[in-house]
Amino acid sequence: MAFNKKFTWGGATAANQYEGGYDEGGKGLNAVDVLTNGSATEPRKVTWKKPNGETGATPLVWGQDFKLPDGAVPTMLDGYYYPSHQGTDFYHHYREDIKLMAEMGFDVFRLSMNWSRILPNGDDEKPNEEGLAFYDKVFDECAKYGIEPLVTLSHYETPLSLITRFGGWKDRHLIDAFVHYSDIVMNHYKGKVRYWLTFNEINAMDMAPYMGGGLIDGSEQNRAQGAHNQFIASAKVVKLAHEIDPNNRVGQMLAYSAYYPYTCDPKDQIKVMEAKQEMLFFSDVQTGGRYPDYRLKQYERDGIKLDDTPEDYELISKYPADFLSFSCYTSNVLTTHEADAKASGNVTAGGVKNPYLESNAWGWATDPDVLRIALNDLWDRYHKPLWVVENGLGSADTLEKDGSVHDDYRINYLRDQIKSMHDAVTIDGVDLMGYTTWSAIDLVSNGTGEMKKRYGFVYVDRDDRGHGSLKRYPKDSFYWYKKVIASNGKDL
Ligand code: BGP
Repeated sequence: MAFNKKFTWGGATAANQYEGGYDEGGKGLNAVDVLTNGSATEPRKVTWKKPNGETGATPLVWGQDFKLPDGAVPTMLDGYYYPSHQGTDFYHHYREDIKLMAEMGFDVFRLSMNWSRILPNGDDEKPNEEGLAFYDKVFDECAKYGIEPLVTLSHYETPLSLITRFGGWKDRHLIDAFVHYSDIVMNHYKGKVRYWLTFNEINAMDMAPYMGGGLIDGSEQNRAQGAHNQFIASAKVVKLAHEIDPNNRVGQMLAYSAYYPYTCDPKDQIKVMEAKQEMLFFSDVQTGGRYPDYRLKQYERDGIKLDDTPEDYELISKYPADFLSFSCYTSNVLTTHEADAKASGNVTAGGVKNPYLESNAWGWATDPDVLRIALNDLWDRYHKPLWVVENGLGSADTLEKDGSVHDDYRINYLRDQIKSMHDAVTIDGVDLMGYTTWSAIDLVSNGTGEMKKRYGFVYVDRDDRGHGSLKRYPKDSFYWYKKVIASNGKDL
């Protein structure tokens, strides 16, 4: 078994979890810079201040409602720890890290650009030259090793100033700001970058509206408007990218989870269907080019009114994403028979457990077939090239005294995932551009803000409170992935 010659291998990261240097080089604050650390049991919190001086911190839990108190704006406060400020310090380690990626044989390095490093307030007229210079150095370093950057324009990094002044993506002003920012970077990095993703996991707008859209009031109305505004921004950026350089390709980025019914009761299948509609609404619009009827009906029922224009829908249909990329880590089980599932011991705090699969310490099922299922689902629906840009195993790795890390569990997980992708390509004929695992190097967990939930091929010496030398240690999976890439997926 091996992939075709055009298939690309690599790893992924995000500025808010990896870059650090949060107040260096003229960078402004972003949404995650005011998000505290959490843990498996304690949620991360957005810290805020009201005009009357009152302060507080509101928990942010994926899949739950989110709203700051009236009048509160997100602010950094003393006495809290903010893990994004340091990340794992790519800002000062980029040379060393890119060299390590080159040693593994990466074709592609997925990273995000910190919007507020380029435009500190998100919509400044002129860019911050020091910010532009930083990514120039990064891309030049990549070019040295023949590594192609895949750049996410916004990976939850909405500039804080756009949140405090406009309430985040619910305001159409953010469309213009994002297009202006994209225009600057696409012109500046012309010839250095040709693969772009607009919004990381655009469906985060529904699951975690503060992350996805910088929404401080995540009401259904605001989420609907926020998603609409990001669709318009995305279409405008696709148009712009093609005008700036015909070699540019702009992808959508979707958080994908497979859903399985717990029983063969059709009611369970309906639950699965509805969960998929919620997720695929975002790709139906951004990649498929039209609003699906099930969503329009939902808006009608719920009294949601979009601030839109006829031109919006023209843009959506004329400039869909060039390809569809997605994250996929796990599958979920849904049922209307919770009592039965509970009686069989298949219900945990995280929901219904799949009795056929093992889970990691954070309750995420490790599913060896999930990528074949995801790839077929998306290929059949859109017939657009696909790219798996996030997939990996979070684990509390142990650094041995001799500097080694024995992460055979990660190797086993990734081996199954690669086989699953290979099946989708060779058995089912899916058009798959490549694979960037999460993550290239250890970084801060998005969901918990912890450091101990590690995903990388390279261990970084840093703990949950930012203590540690930041020294890099290749794990066993580093040497394994190097072999996989060298054999184009044959030697697993
Ligand atoms: C995705 C995000 C990433 C990443 C990953 C793993 O949702 O795009 O930023 O962090 O999930 O999640 P976590 O870090 O919570 O384990």
